[in-house]
Amino acid sequence: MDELRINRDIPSENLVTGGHSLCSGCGPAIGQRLALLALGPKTIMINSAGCLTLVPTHPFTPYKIPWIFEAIENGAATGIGIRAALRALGKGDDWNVLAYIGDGASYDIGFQSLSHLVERGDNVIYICYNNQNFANTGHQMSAATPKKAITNSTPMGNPFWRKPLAKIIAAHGNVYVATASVGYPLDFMNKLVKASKISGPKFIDLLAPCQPGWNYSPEKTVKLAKLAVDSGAWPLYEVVDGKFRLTHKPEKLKPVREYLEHQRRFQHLEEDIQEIQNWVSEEWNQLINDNFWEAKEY
Ligand SMILES: Cc1ncc(C[n+]2csc(CCOP(=O)(O)OP(=O)(O)O)c2C)c(N)n1
Ligand code: SF4
Ligand SMILES: [Mg+2]
Repeated sequence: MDELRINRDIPSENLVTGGHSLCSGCGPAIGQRLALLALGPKTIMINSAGCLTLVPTHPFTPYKIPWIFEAIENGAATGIGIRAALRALGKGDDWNVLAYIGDGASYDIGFQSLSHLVERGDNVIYICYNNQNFANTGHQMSAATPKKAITNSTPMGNPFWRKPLAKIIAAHGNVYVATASVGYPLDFMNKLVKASKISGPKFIDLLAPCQPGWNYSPEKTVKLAKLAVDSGAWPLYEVVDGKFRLTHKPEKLKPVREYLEHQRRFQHLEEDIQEIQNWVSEEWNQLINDNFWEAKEY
């Protein structure tokens, strides 16, 4: 099947059983469920040190698929190794190797390993579940934290620009790159359906709100993940064979204030909100004019 259609083709087999120790409203947990629904049971999943490795209680896991927990630097390298092991066992590309790895691991500590995976061209789906902070260690800033957001290591607001990881990975060439959001499940799952058919590296940066890290009330996870996209703060796109394409184009963007005001990590902002609005609008204008490489990412 090339594309999943709502209310018609969504697979019903949930590959995560009940019960986990994550926060209520955990965005990364929603993203993981969606990813496994899209990819199906012939998937081997890797999680590196972070919140998602809290889910299993060793030696048990809640997954109905093979799963491996590895060191934070090694998510991509583990994917390379599993693909090599599958080859040695004579098993083919009908198995998905999925690295579902945090932003701290992807943008920062395991960046080298991710770059190497893409350079080598191994057939691995790498999803960065991007909750925009080092959550598991107490919500420190990562290179994915947006500028001006409060974290426990940036109490006055993050002074740095987010690292443009999707662009950096796309610049390697010969890689499928996409952004996604847990607020737009069909867009995300369809990107995975497409990715699973491409034999080579795939990188998806998945926005996944983190209730205590972003400091909002837990029932708002999906609403925030939608508002991020609808305000232009998290554009949804893909880069295939070096060609950029927006996959979701709101007719009119919502004011970015509507996205920020629910999150206490931005509660200190007053006139700075206009500055953020200007950055987001500027980026959006570049993207709708296909100037992907010029657009500065918020
Ligand atoms: C080399 C190394 N440095 C630091 C740590 C401590 N550590 C464990 S989990 C974690 C947070 C990872 O953040 P991220 O990848 O964003 O995942 P999240 O916690 O947000 O799920 C850190 C820093 C580690 N395990 N290994
Ligand atoms: S701290 Fe954030 S990422 Fe970790 S379990 Fe809670 S909501 Fe999920
Ligand atoms: Mg994180």
